[in-house]
Amino acid sequence: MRECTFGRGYKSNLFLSRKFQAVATHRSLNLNFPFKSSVRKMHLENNHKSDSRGALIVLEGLDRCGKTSQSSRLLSFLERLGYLVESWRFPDRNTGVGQMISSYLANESQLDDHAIHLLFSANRWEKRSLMETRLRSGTTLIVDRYSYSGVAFSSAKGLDIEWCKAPEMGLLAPDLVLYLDIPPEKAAERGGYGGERYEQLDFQRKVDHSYQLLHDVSWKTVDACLPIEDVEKQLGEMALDCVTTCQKGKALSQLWSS
Ligand code: NYM
Ligand code: MG
Repeated sequence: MRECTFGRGYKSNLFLSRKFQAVATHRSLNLNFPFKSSVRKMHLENNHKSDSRGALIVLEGLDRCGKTSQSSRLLSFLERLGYLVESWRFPDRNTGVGQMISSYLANESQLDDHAIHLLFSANRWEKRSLMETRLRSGTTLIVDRYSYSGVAFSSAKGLDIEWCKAPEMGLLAPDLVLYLDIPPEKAAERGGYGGERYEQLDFQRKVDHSYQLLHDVSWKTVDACLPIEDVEKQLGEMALDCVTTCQKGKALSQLWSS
């Protein structure tokens, strides 16, 4: 079902993904864009409607599924259309909490499984209000990993899934989760894993299983084994649909709060 036929484009995008570290990169509108001022005006006018806002779009998947390079392609696509877009990622390794996480992932420190889970969650909480401000100001956020990674990776270690979800409750719910689906074996073939914790086939199989338990209505699954341009096109269409819906007006909601 999930046969893989990815090609030569992947290696160069791996390079991109390494450069794309732990930052909320703000990329302003392209100055050469011919309709810049009219598009800007359109966004401002739309913002007068109370619920008009940017979209919260999350990319999820196993390590090496291509999320990071697809995030950057999606950013460029939406920017070319004149939308205000920012690229975010979790963990955000720039904060104090993020540095603790980074050293844990690099196997430079040891932490109890529960403790690291809570640090990943805290790393999202420390960005929550900024995230809301950006969305309300009309900026779409493309987020490389979010709470689903938190729950999938920690519950793959054997932690109770409901316990894992609890600290995520009340964070902003994504408008769209783009799940890049790849069999763990195929992901492992993609240039091999780096030295980070979790980058092992056996463990990724467990993460794959945990992710399957997390699908909800906001999820759209894309076959990450398709050629990179095909994945890009599918993600672009889905994201654009979501961005226009949020622009027309959609209330923000909270994650896993019943
Ligand atoms: N990870 C990421 C978690 O275990 N919990 C989380 O909440 C998040 C956001 O960190 N293997 C794991 C998944 C990855 C690792 O992320 C680093 P990346 O996107 O590979 O840099
Ligand atoms: Mg990784």
